Amino acid sequence: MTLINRRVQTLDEFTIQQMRNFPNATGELSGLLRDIGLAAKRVNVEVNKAGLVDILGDAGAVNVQGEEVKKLDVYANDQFMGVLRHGISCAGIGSEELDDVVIFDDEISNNSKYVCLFDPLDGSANIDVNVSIGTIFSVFRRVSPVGQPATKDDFLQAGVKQVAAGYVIYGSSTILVYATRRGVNGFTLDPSIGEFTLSHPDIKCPPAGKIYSVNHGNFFQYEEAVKDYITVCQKKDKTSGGPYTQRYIGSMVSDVHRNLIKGGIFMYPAIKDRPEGKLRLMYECNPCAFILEVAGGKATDGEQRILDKVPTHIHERTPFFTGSKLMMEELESYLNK
Ligand code: P6P
Repeated sequence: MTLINRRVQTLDEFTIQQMRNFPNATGELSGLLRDIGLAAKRVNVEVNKAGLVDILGDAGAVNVQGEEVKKLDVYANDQFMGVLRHGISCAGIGSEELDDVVIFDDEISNNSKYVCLFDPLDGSANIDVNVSIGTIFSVFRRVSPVGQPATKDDFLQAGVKQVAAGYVIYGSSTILVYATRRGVNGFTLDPSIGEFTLSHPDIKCPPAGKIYSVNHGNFFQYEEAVKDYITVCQKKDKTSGGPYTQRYIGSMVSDVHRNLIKGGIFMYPAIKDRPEGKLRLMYECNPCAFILEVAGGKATDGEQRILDKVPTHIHERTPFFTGSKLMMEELESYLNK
């Protein structure tokens, strides 16, 4: 008799089980996360063969960020927008690849409780050189009346209002990590069954670590306090909780994920050419900040908690520091001097 391995829990089974903990849950959030998992599987197929087909290279278009859009960015954006538009759980989306939010405005979507923001393929400059890339997503409950089309205000909420957030990393394996207020869980794609399966239950960020992630090429453009902290990281030894190692992939999801699991700190500070920073608040920093805080870490813009920032437009940038609680507190002791 074949024993069914019930230890392996798929993303779908997990989200349904989570629903059981909320008797009055409608299942919409579970449905939304399943839709995101489906789109991620489709993107994963294309990312995995990107080197083989003419899906590499620039699509010729330039996105709202002024960056050349690679075909895989466009494909990923279309996949996530497509599953959510045709699902029953999302009233509209914002995306790094779209100039403005897209309100789905059909009867079913207008009756959905949530809106989503995406970076469909973060780190896309790494596509052509086989470095891991990822999708980042953020989920808000609408503030506009359900039954009517979503509005811009549904998207421009402080990160503390997120009901869920997560990322997918298309790397040595494909992992989907998402957080709700109840915890952070990671699901690794099992190609043999084509399902995301629970591989990292209840992720907690170690309170301290020995990894610092920053682009040293910008060192002399950072403010003095940041330079002082980086220098302290370089001088750590066994007597001061080190030695530290510097790890920087240039794909935020991968750097943040490694530091979430192993402990560490990721920094993308403001620089003279970019006083507002490079990373996007709504669909890069807010989701990662939500995940890190639920897992016991911290995330700031150098002055305030990321999740407290009230956005003014969906593509706004912010300086970003996130990671292990004790490392963040040491950084803040320099920033607050
Ligand atoms: P830099 C990728 O383009 C990205 O948006 C993040 O994923 C990454 O952390 C950052 O930019 C890298 O930027 O300026 O260090 O190359």
